[in-house]
Amino acid sequence: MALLPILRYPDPRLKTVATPVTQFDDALVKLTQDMAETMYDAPGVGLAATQIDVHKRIIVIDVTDDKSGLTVFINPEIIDASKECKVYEEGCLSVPGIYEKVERPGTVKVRAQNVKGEWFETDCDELLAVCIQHEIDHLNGKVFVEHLSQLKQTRIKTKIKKQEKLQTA
Ligand code: GNR
Ligand code: NI
Repeated sequence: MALLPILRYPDPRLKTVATPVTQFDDALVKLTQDMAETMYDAPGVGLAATQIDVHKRIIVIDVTDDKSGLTVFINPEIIDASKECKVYEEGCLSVPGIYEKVERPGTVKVRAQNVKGEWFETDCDELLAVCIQHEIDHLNGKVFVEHLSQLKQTRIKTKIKKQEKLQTA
């Protein structure tokens, strides 16, 4: 098992669109285990492969308090989304210290493959619905702050630059 470094916004590599997984082998199992370990260590409720500079369509999520709900989503697709939207205050391991309200469909139906390549479908609501949409955005090269106004994005970039200066001073 290994902890993997997480890319920080506005790293341009976070804009990469991930490609589908085609090989369901031991290396994939190892990668998803390392992603889960990295997510729990952070700690976070989800992690997309994009965030660890691996541009394959792989997500790990666990929204439980006791690490009992680890789910691996390979090649995930949203096949249905509610018309009703909900606002949730989101954060991101790639944008530490920033929390902003984002509006998204409140419930989504997701189709994905597991590490063995078997397809499954799951209905997501509450935090899981927020998280899976947030993670699929990462696979498409999108960070949650890109849902905000240009003014807010500029302010966030300024705040991050100030934080970085303080850390390296
Ligand atoms: O740990 C995380 N918490 C979170 C809270 C609200 C909305 C989305 C998230 S996902 C985030 C982990 C992360 O950055 N995944 O990409
Ligand atoms: Ni994120």
